[in-house]
Amino acid sequence: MRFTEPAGWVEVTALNDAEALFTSLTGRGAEGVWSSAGRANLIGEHTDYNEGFVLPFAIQHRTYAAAGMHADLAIRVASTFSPDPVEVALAELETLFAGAPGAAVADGTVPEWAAYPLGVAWAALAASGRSAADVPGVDIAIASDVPVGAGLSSSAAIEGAVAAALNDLWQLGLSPLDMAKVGRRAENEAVGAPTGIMDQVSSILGRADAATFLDCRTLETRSVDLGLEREGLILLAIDTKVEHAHASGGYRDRRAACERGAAALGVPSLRDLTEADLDRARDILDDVTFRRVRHIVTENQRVLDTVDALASGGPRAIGDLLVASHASMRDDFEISVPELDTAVDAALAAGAIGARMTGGGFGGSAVALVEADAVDAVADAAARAFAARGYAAPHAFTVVPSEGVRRDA
Ligand code: GAF
Repeated sequence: MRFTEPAGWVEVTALNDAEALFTSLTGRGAEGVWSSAGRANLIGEHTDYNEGFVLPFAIQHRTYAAAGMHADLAIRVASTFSPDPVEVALAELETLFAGAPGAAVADGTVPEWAAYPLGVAWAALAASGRSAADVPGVDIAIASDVPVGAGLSSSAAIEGAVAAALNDLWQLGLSPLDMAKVGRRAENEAVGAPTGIMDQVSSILGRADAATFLDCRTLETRSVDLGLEREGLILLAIDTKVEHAHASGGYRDRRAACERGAAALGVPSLRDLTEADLDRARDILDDVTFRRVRHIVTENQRVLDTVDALASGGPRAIGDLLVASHASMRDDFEISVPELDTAVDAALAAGAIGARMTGGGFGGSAVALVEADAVDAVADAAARAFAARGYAAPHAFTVVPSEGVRRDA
């Protein structure tokens, strides 16, 4: 099948790249290499910061952190896409990130990419109750094969890999869920992107051939068997090549609309509403806020229905839920773009069981659930539909539900 990479090929390359970068920067070998996964979301979009339900899965594309300790009281981070190291004294981390969210990035003190690993170091120390004076300096070299800007959470993969490296090297004693919280805090406060916790949980806690059901209020998780291999099905990502960002713009607006809706309806969060509340919501809210609320309320129900359908009918039973989720994001939450709609429509017309955009929206990727022998037809249909509309060619590739964080070397 031409869209499946040879097993292990991609990840070994990025792992080696991280080790080689570490050695070229420090002149010594890394003490270890840790990695965490990118993610795609099967269903449950923008529900995480509304304390609702999500069902994402870790993918085979990973980010690697090669790391080692040293005697200087500083943290140095470098990555293959920005090889000049960024160095910060450990004692400075608190001053750097304890101010307004994203301030150190906004004023140019820290390059945006470096705020992810440095923010993780800051948040990990805080979560473990350790101070900068308690830990040795550390060098971290990062390499990744998670496509950047494709909506597959390259950022959570960096956070997970760096959190795991520091957790071991600094002996912080953080649990996987603690590390996910550390990643979210780095993203919210150091980077300044007002995201929820779905991506970090998925990146870190993922399991092979399973999705991670997460209740974003209680933070309880459960692995949900997808049975794709058994059923001869493939999840195909179609990267539209329209780049998205979550620190500003539409993502922030949608979050604000949800908070406005919850306040007007007198509930702590939209999680507290069901479809029975929607008539009242329509009476009280303006049309736009009502549609934002309706997306969250119906999407939460679709996540629960998807979990039930997987258990009772297997993966072929979830197609309609994926399609309804996309329609809700397109029409009510208004986070799709024409390229994502084109990818979804083309995939369905070519026989996909279900398809929807995945992630925060405004670009990035769609995912399609397809019979293994229809993968080429679906990918070709998307390519033809893009060409017919004059869009840049999309990139279609299989995404394999995979394990989350691990130590590789
Ligand atoms: C982005 C965010 F990072 C997640 O927290 C989540 O809100 C998602 O968009 C939308 O479901 O990936």
